[in-house]
Amino acid sequence: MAASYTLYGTKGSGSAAVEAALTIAAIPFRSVDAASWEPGPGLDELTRVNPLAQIPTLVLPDGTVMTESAAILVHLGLAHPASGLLPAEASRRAQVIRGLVYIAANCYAAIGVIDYPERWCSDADDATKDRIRAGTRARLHHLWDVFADTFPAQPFLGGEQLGGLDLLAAVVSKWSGARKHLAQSRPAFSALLARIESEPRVAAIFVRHWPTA
Ligand SMILES: N[C@@H](CCC(=O)N[C@@H](CS)C(=O)NCC(=O)O)C(=O)O
Repeated sequence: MAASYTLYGTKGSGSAAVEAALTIAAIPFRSVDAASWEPGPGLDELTRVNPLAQIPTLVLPDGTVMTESAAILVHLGLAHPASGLLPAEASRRAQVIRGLVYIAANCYAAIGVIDYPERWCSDADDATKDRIRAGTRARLHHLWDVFADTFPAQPFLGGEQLGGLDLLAAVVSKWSGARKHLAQSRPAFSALLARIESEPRVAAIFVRHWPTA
């Protein structure tokens, strides 16, 4: 059967969260290796659908282009309720949507500053870029501490079963020293992240994206 979803992404990137979500929902998809930092046909194809050339980008069977990790995970959860990507109960679902937007708006956005400080400061020399990176990294670690204090594991972030918020938290916390920081500052949350990425349905995906982690 031809896959009708197309996922643009690459190893070690945010596309891992969407790959895991599609897998949990048992949705077949075509994978295109693409990233703004990897010139080639994949990037050319990605840029045609997402002018920011950011990943994850997911093209739905009807051609609808989805960007923004949180929006993609909410959409998949709503379109495939049996997947458990979003909780069925309204208050829990509201908290999961809050958590997804929190990660995208705060943590993922900070990663974009750390990776590309020159986009956020005109005429930045190397010392200025280093200062932007250091400040943003400290802020990112604080943002994760607040996330850990705000969103309780029960035992997963959306309730009894692994869901979209777990996937985005486990992926976005892989970067910029967040895991090392959380192991010290929030050990219970750190243990939750380890539990998420070792959940049998997604464990192989995490190992493939982060083989040495
Ligand atoms: N707001 C987007 C951010 C996505 C993003 O920044 N992805 C990174 C890879 S993990 C990317 O493609 N960066 C390349 C670039 O911005 O040029 C989301 O939540 O999905």
